[in-house]
Amino acid sequence: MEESAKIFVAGHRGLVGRAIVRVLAAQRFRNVVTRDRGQLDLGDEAAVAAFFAYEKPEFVVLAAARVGGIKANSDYPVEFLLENLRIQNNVITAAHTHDVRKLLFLGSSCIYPKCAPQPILEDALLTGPLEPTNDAYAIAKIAGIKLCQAYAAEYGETFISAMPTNLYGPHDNFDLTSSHVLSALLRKAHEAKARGARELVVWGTGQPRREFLHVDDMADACVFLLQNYESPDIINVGCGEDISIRQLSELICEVVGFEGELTFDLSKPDGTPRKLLDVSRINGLGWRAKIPLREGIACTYAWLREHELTPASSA
Ligand code: GFB
Repeated sequence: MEESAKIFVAGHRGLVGRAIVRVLAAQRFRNVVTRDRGQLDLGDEAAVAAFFAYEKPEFVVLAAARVGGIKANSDYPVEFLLENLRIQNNVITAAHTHDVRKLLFLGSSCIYPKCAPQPILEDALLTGPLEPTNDAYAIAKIAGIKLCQAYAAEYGETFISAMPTNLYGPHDNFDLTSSHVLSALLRKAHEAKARGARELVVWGTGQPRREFLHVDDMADACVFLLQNYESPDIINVGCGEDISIRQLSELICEVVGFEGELTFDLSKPDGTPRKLLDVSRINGLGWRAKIPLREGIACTYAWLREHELTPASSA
C-alpha cells in the first residue's frame, strides 16, 4: 500500500476508526478520506454509491457499525441487525462496483458460538448456536463476512475480514446504558469514588471471562493486515489472554483508587461465559499486541478524566 494510496476509513469517528486514522497518519499515509455522518449516511445506498463514484478510493476500512454492550444489544436487536446490514451491504457492494483494490471489514468475536472451545479458532464459525444477548449483531457481522467471501470467490475481490476481541481505549463510549464493560466500570468507579460511595455495582455474576485489546493495538493490526493479508479467510485479532469480570472490576478499582465493595447485580445477564480468541494466525504473520491491560486501562482513565465526567452523574 503506497503512502499516496487513497484510503477511505468508514466510521472514522468511532473508537476503532479514529485510532486507524491516527495510525495511518503516524505511518505517513497522506491520502486518507473520511466523511462525517452528516456528510454521508452509510445507510443510504445511493449516497454511498455516489461517494465512491466521486472519491474512487483504492483501499477501504469498514469500521462503521452500530455497536454496543450486552444491554444495548439485548434492547435493540432490530437496529443492530438492520443498520449494520445496510452499512455493510452499501459499502461492500460499492467497493466492488468502483474497483476498490482492497477492503478490510471489521467483524467481532461475538460471531462465534456461545460455547466454542477456547481459545476460539477462526474455524469455529457457524459450528454452534450463538449467544442470545447479541445474536442479531453477530448475524449481521456473519453476513458481512460472507458477502466479502462471496465477492472474493465470484469476482476475485481482495475483501478481507478481521475479528477483533473486546476493545477499549480513548474515545470509547462511556454511556452506562450502551457501553461495553470496561468503559462502563471505569466510569462507575470514577463516579463512585467522586461521591464517596461504599459500593460499585457490577452486572452479572462477575464469573464470565473476557479478552481486552487496546484500540491502538487493534488499529495497528488493521494497517498491518491491509499491507500483509490477502486471504478471504477470517482472522482473529486479540492479545491472547483473558480475565474474569470480577478480576477486571478489582483492577479498575485499583487504577481509579476506589476502595469500596463490589456488588454483583444478578438481574443483569452474564452473556457468553468466555470468548478468548486464538491469535496464532495473526501472530504467525508477524503481528502481536503490545499494550498491557493495566497500562491500557490507566491511559484510558487518564483520557476519561481529561475529557469528561462530572462526579454528579449516578453510577
Ligand atoms: O462488554 P459487555 O457489555 O458485552 O459485557 P459482551 C461483558 C460482561 O461484563 C457481561 C459484564 O458479563 C456483563 O454482564 N458487566 C459487568 C457489564 N458490569 C457491566 C456494566 O456496567 N456494563 C456492561 N456493558 N457490562 C459484547 C457484544 O458482548 O462483545 C458486542 O454485546 C460485541 O456486540 C462485543 O460483540 C465485542 O462482551 O458480553
